[in-house]
Amino acid sequence: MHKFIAAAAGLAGLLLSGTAMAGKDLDAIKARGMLNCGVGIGTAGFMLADSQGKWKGLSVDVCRAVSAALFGDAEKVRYVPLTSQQRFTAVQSGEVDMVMGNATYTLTRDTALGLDFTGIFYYDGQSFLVPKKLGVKSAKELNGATICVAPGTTTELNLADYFRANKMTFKPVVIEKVEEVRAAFFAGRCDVFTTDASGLYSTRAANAPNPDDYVILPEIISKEPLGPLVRHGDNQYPAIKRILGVTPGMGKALGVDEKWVYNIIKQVGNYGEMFDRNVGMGSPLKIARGQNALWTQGGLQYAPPIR
Ligand SMILES: N[C@@H](CCC(=O)N[C@@H](CS)C(=O)NCC(=O)O)C(=O)O
Repeated sequence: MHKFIAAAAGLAGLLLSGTAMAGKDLDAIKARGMLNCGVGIGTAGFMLADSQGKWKGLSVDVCRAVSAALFGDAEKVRYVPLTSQQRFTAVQSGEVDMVMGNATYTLTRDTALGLDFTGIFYYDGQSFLVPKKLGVKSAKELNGATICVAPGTTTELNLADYFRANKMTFKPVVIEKVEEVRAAFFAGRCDVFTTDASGLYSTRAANAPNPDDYVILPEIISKEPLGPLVRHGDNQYPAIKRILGVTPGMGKALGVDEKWVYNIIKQVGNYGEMFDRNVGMGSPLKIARGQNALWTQGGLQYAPPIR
């Protein structure tokens, strides 16, 4: 149990250590008493406001974990819904302190845009959602298809690459707001909806008129490591000495309370718990842990050494 929490806390450390907004950013957030967290428009399991306006999901839980570490209270978060095209400028301009918008960690985003990815909270990849009645079994059968896709995404670029590489053509239907992309797809304006597989699972489980009428094709055509996004240039990369605040020093290095990991685990839970209740077997999405299992279980998730 102790080892399990240590691993989970390590992951919390990975998310926060890079996210450590020490210096003027951290001071401003602390003075404000509130974390401004950019999220998507609405994707069940990851980030969705319920009927009371309360945001829930795995991405939301990362915002909550950062809030728990900063303020000792997971609820000190203002959620700012952003489209894919808005998310980078929102963090560059300071409108939000961080973005948890299922953004893929890419080289140019991490360099030319003046942003930093702090780690990878979900290993994803792009796939295709199609109505079962089309009888399509493989992405290789999509020649000539009309495909709904959101602009300003890696999705758009991978789509063009994949069709070119397989000598196929397609007609893109490019729509910025995810709920409008889904509406277009379910109304039959496109044969195919493409985004990260996580988004397809969510769309099928939560938005399809009847989930059984849709299939996710077996091809995963890209690597989409999704991570929290912060501004570059005001980060502090701490020399963390001890975990769980037992020995003082780690919280100080991050500029937060020594009980930061305790607060995260108590109020939000460890990564396995967050995954399970939001998108895993304890949720309607039922996504397998797969690559998101801890490395000790054959997955890719592990935190940089906390020392
Ligand atoms: N991971 C890809 C695509 C991510 C993305 O933003 N996709 C949109 C279009 S489907 C989305 O999932 N939005 C979810 C939301 O707004 O709730 C990227 O970083 O470019």
